[in-house]
Amino acid sequence: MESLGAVGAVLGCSACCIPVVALLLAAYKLGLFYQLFHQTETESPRHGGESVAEVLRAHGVKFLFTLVGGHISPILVACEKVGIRIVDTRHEASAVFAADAVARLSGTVGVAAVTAGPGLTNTVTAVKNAQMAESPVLLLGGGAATLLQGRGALQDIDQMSLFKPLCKFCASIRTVREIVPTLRKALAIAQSGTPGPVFVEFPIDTLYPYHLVSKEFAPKTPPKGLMGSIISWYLRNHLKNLFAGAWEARDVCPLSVHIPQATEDQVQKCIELVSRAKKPVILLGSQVTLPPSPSDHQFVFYFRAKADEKTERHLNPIKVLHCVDELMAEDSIIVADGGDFVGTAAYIMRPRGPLRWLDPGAFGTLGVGGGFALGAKLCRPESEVWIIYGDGSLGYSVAEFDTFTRHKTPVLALVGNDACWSQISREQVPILGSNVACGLAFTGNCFIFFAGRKTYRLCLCLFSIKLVRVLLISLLLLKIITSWPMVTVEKATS
Ligand SMILES: Cc1ncc(C[n+]2csc(CCOP(=O)(O)OP(=O)(O)O)c2C)c(N)n1
Ligand SMILES: [Mg+2]
Repeated sequence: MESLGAVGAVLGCSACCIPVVALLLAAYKLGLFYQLFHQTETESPRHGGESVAEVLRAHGVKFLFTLVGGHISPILVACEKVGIRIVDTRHEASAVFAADAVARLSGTVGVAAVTAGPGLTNTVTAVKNAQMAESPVLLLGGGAATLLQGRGALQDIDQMSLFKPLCKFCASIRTVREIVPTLRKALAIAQSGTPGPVFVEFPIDTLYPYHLVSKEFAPKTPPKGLMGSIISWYLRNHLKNLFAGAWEARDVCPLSVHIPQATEDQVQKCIELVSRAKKPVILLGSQVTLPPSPSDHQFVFYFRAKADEKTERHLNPIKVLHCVDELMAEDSIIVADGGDFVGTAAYIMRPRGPLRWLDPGAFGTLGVGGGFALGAKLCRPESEVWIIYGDGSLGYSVAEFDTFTRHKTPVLALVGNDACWSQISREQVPILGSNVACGLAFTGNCFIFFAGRKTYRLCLCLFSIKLVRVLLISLLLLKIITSWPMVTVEKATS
């Protein structure tokens, strides 16, 4: 009986404990404890975009790629103010591809910021590409206001579910004070272990100043009655908590990054394995070796012979690639975006050194050209940056030629115009007997975009194989030329 009494006492005690614990938890969730010790500065004109800018600057971020949207404007304006160069592209995928190229070439994190909803969904291919290429990219995304998420606001979708499978770390900012620690963590995780993309979502009310956000929280007709009072208190508290402690001084410096190193034991084990092997294979990291010299290359003679073959109507692509390879400066970076023409270029064109050949990597997506070239030219302004395109793949990022012009990042692009998605057609036709959806059109054009003397030299080179007539092109293109004198555009027809 006594023990039953003890059990009853314990149950009775836990029965009254449960509501107390629940209340404490609710108070914690509502930020009531935090607000006891931290002020909400309702008069401050500051906004969350400034916190983002401070962290990025402290991490040495030089470029932020974007396609603008009202959700993210405070980030862009604040970053520009602290000296980070804002580079606006014509498609969000290009912004992330550019950030990926910066990450690869600079050895730090590449950063892109895009607006909520469609801005973010447009980046999915590029983020997946960065994940598979193990490239540390920080994606900053806008979001619907904290209280409106999941309630049908404009551009509101479940963004976290979208990016969780693609990123090493995903976080949604819930209060302004979380911005600095969350971004520091995201930047460290992107670079630690196996590098990769990370995503931070910024609901719009975490980025704009208090005086603007508070207006959105004030209902036009205040709710009445007891329920009305509870709702009004909840809204007031949510707003206060959103900005509580927002502008307290915080450490913005980089957190330490964990880069795995082989232990001496592991190296020793490796030496033993290699020395015992009958046919040793050494697998080194990406781009750590120089390309083989031309004389070593088994395909060199084959391609030389092919280059001399006469073609009936159009240019011999192998000859063109040889010509361009000869013209290309020793510091060039080659961006590969296409199918067969680019595959052929991979045999013929000599990468000028480590990190001077950029292709999508294991994901094999078309469309990296414009973004990769933009990032590469910004990181290495002194280098020639060449995009080798297929005519199909060109279409994905041709709009970025506007970006190159506006941002004064001259790149050179060579398009293998075979009026076809050839890499697919080549197998579809013999296997399935149809060329459906594989055909493109010559449209009379093979555009070659060049900067400076190279145009003239390439034209001479192409004239010398007597397959090209260079024509002056339309007024529209002349307008591009006159708006930026560095660029000349030639039209080569067969
Ligand atoms: C985003 C994307 N869509 C489709 C493909 C499939 N694909 C691979 S190669 C290729 C053809 C590329 O055509 P083009 O750029 O004209 O190069 P070509 O093979 O004609 O030289 C296609 C459609 C892909 N890899 N990525
Ligand atoms: Mg093609």
